[in-house]
Amino acid sequence: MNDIFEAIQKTAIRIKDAIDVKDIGYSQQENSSGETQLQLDLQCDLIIEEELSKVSSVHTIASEEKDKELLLHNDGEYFIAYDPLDGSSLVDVNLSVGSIFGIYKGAFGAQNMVASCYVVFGPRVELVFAQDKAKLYLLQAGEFEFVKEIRLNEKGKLNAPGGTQQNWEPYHKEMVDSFFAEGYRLRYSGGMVPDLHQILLKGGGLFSYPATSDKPEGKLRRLFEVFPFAFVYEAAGGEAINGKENLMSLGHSHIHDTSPCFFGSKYEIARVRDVYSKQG
Ligand code: AFP
Repeated sequence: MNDIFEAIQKTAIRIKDAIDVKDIGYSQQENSSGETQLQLDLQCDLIIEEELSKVSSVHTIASEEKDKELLLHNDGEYFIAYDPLDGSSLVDVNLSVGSIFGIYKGAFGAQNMVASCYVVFGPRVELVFAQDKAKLYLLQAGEFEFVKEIRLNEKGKLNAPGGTQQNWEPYHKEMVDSFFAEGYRLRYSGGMVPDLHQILLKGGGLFSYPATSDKPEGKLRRLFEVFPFAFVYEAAGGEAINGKENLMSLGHSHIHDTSPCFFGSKYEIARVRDVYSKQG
């Protein structure tokens, strides 16, 4: 597992460089020497593929940017699903973005997850690696240094409601409003990584991406986004559900399957469970 953790750190340093120097965002754009530029998220995908290819314990990878899984080492035991640059459209407006990694043993699937990691590229580069605990690291002078263990409070103050309100179910809107009525503050950038990171570091709150009329299965992808963050939130003493069931108890039938999802501290998730358990 240490070799995987080290490889992820290398990808983070290379992705940070790519974000810093890239002619931002646009696919098929020509650079000053007339070469076609590779879109930033595809470039990040290749960086991760390259670094994980060097780790013999990695059996197979699956990327948010690839249609299919990619076998790397027949003798490896770990299966890694990653989103190379989540929220990549935010690079163009200079907001934080992130990479997410779910590390599975033997096969992809929530029940096989043994570790999870994400990197936030903001004013600083921070990395959270979770096994039994969720640990925060900060990139300083080219090295990731351990900062602290992350623990959520029982109750937080932030509310990050995802999806288009127009397409929310009325009971979902009522629930979101009930938190605001209780004094919760709105914090939503449109980047899952910084939004969930903020709730984790500020002690708690609720991030939701519900089923909506246009996306009945939610937007966020199980293997690359939902399960990895569910694992981190549970390791930090929080909870993660799809409304009724724990996210980590769900299956998947395709690597790109999505799910409605709610991540938070215990108080907020109890409310979500209560509201959603009354629906059909
Ligand atoms: P993009 O990668 O298309 O920018 O989407 C980012 C994302 O997958 C996730 O990071 C956000 O939490 C979520 O979408 C935001 O979606 P809404 O704009 O529908 O709330």
